[in-house]
Amino acid sequence: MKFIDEATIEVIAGNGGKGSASFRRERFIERGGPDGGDGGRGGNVIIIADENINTLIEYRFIKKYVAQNGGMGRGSDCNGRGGEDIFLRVPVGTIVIDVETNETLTDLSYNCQEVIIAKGGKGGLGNLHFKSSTNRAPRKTTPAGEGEQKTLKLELKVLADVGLLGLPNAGKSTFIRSVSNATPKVADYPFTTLYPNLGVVKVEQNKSFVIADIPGIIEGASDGVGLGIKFLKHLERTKILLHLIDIFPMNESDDVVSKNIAILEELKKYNIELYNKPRFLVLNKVDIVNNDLDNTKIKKFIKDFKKYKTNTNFDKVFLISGVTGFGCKSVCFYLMDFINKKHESNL
Ligand SMILES: Nc1nc2c(ncn2[C@@H]2O[C@H](COP(=O)(O)OP(=O)(O)OP(=O)(O)O)[C@@H](O)[C@H]2O)c(=O)[nH]1
Ligand SMILES: [Mg+2]
Repeated sequence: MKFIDEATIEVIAGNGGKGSASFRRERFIERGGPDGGDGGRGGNVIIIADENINTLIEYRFIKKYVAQNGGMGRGSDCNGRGGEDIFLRVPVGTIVIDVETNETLTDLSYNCQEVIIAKGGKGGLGNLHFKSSTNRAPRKTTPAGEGEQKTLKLELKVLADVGLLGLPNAGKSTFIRSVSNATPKVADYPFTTLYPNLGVVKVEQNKSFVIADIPGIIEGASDGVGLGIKFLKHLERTKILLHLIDIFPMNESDDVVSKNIAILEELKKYNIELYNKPRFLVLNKVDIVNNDLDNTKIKKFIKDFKKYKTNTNFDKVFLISGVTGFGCKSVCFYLMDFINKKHESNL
């Protein structure tokens, strides 16, 4: 599933500095002549593609980017300093659209690609430039140029990095609501989610990933039971799967282990590559735990689950509550780390 991540920002390049209209004034030198330097150029706003950035989420927080103005020219033939450029780092694949004209300004397709997106104004010329045989004392300077100002829409087609797999009511939508900007419907009946939802998870500055919530899968899904398995295709391009499990189902007689083993069988039937992706267990609803018996239940669940060959990665089994947020952050940190490591090992 493609999902458009987007942000609208304002960029303002620096104005050029004014040129100076100055005359040399020194003792013993009469009519010293013009010596006004040029103004410096204004700073540019430059956009640069960075393969370490996954989403545009930073640009939803800070919306205005202003480059420095150029310095003014001064006497004694001193030119003003140039304004500093600013660099906006965006993911590879970002498209930049000028909101006013609806024109696509650039499409950043490779790492480190740089484009000046708003040009700084030229510095004005100082009067030194206008000295001639007929005018030895020009007061003329040229005006400084203004920096360009634009409202830009940044757009990125993203694929989910992490996919959520689970039975109906496991709490997938609750989890994605708790950790990302997505707001899928949550309810206490099965098959609440009818379409996939994607959300951006911001872990820290410049570290974010995309997570996909899909409808619940049940035994027989490959034969069309429930909503079927067609939604599994949305997980095909992900790097990791989280298998979310309601560890304390409302119906206590539910056999949580075998129901969840069954959906892994469905996954395997659907696509062996998807089944072979790194997959972790996330045991949800631990806020319900209120005695040692419950804790023993969790341990027993893990022990029983491990008896089956399911290709689950047991390096880490997460205990969370999507409702209270307990444990959710550490899942996200772990996922971010995992995605980055995977990215490095692919380089
Ligand atoms: N106590 C408790 N209840 C939870 C937790 N997470 C989800 N629930 C409840 O479980 C029910 C199902 O949650 P959803 O997030 O809709 O589950 P889902 O996996 O998206 O379900 P489908 O979309 O139907 O597949 C809701 O009533 C939630 O309030 C949790 O951490 N603790
Ligand atoms: Mg749901």
